[in-house]
Amino acid sequence: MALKNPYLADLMARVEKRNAGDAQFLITVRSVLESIEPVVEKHPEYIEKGVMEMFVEPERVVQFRVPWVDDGGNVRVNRGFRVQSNSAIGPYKGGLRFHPSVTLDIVKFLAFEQTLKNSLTTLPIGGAKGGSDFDPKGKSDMEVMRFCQSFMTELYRHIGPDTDVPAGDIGVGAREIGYLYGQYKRLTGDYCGVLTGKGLTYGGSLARKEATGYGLCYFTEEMLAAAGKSFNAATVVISGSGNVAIYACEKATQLGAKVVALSDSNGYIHDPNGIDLDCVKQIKEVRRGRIREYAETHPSATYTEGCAGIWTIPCDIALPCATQNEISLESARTLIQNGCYCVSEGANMPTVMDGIQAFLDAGVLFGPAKAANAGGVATSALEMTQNSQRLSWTFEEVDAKLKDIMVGIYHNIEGAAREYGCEGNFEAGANIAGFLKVADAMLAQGVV
Ligand code: NDP
Ligand code: 2IT
Repeated sequence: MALKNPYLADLMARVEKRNAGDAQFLITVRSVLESIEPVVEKHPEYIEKGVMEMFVEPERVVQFRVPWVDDGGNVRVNRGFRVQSNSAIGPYKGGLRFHPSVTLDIVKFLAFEQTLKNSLTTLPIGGAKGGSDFDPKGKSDMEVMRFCQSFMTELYRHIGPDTDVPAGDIGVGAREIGYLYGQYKRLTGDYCGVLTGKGLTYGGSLARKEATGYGLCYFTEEMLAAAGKSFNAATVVISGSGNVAIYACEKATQLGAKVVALSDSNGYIHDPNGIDLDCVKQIKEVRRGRIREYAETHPSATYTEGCAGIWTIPCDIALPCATQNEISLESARTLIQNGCYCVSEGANMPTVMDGIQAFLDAGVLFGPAKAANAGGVATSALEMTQNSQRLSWTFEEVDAKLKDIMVGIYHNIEGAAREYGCEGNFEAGANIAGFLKVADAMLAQGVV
């Protein structure tokens, strides 16, 4: 789709020139600008006062060398990043990703998305993302620790409980957050809420581990209910088998669904009897193993090499919870042909743009990532609140707040889509609603 507004078309051309080669960032910016065209036409002040110019340029990009020593005594060097996209509505907030596919392009795209997502939570958090091309897979705990200490030895200069609060993402879970936190404390002497997703013994929040997956299901439940549907008795396919996938599986099952498939980057398991989640937790959370091991102890299940094939399994509801671009146009078409009526995104941007359009054209209920997976960062913000208060809430309190937030996000984006003439297009609704709050805060704060 081309941008019709001449100013936005020109802005996009300049963004393309300035970020040449950053394919994922450009796709994301274009898609957001397309969604917010009607907003900008209604609010010319966003153009006149320079809000749009500032919005598409990250406030700060930090790239650094991360040297560390492996168990064999060899020096290894990775690349670290922190992109602080926007601080109009609060301190920068967003996860750290450790995966070989991490580049500046990926971190910039995730930081840009995070700004809008964090706005949708209604909580006072700006947008950021960071990470490294380090691969924790196959590394010993001591290697992961040395890497995390080296990463934090640079990162600590750029973060703080009131400036920028990182958390986990792909490849960064409780173990990594612990090592990162320990090193921050050692370097600064401050015992503060500078990271979220912390362990429960040192300032973490109950329900943060579950929050993204649970939140995804709360959002999806509300979206389904408005269409007269529910998780009850639905067949669900979930990609990934990490933090988001596991707790999406747990909540969807609690809500009456039968989850029949999970995956990792090597392949997928299909268990028509319904996934035995205790076994998955043992494999993934305790042993750091591969999803194929599930089929070794479950005769009802089959394991297939290659992760994209998971979308050929017939289902009512698909919850992509692995990574970006994991649902191609072809996979989207297969899901539609097989009768899937709802796709809700636990991962960040798992569906390619053409795939999203195919879902919308086919009348599939589509929950976009920045709304559907906002429960993780929302609960991170609740962790920040608890840290500031120096107290901790019960699981039930946090879970109830999470559910309220996710239900609220659905109604906010549904209303925004309706108000701006794209009823039922929650992708556009999320971009519009997320943008409006950020743009108004930027307008109020001037050229900064
Ligand atoms: P984890 O590292 O816990 O799990 C990631 C899962 O996705 C693993 O099963 C992994 O398989 C799979 N995966 C990763 N990369 C690829 C790839 N290139 N192709 C196929 N599968 C892949 O991460 P999370 O569960 O935390 O994150 C999953 C998604 O959810 C990401 O998009 C993340 O940005 C998003 N997200 C996470 C939030 C959080 O709170 N953690 C909050 C909001 C969004 P393997 O083990 O083989 O690598
Ligand atoms: O993509 C995301 O929202 C996250 N990885 C969670 C970020 C956070 O700060 O909790």
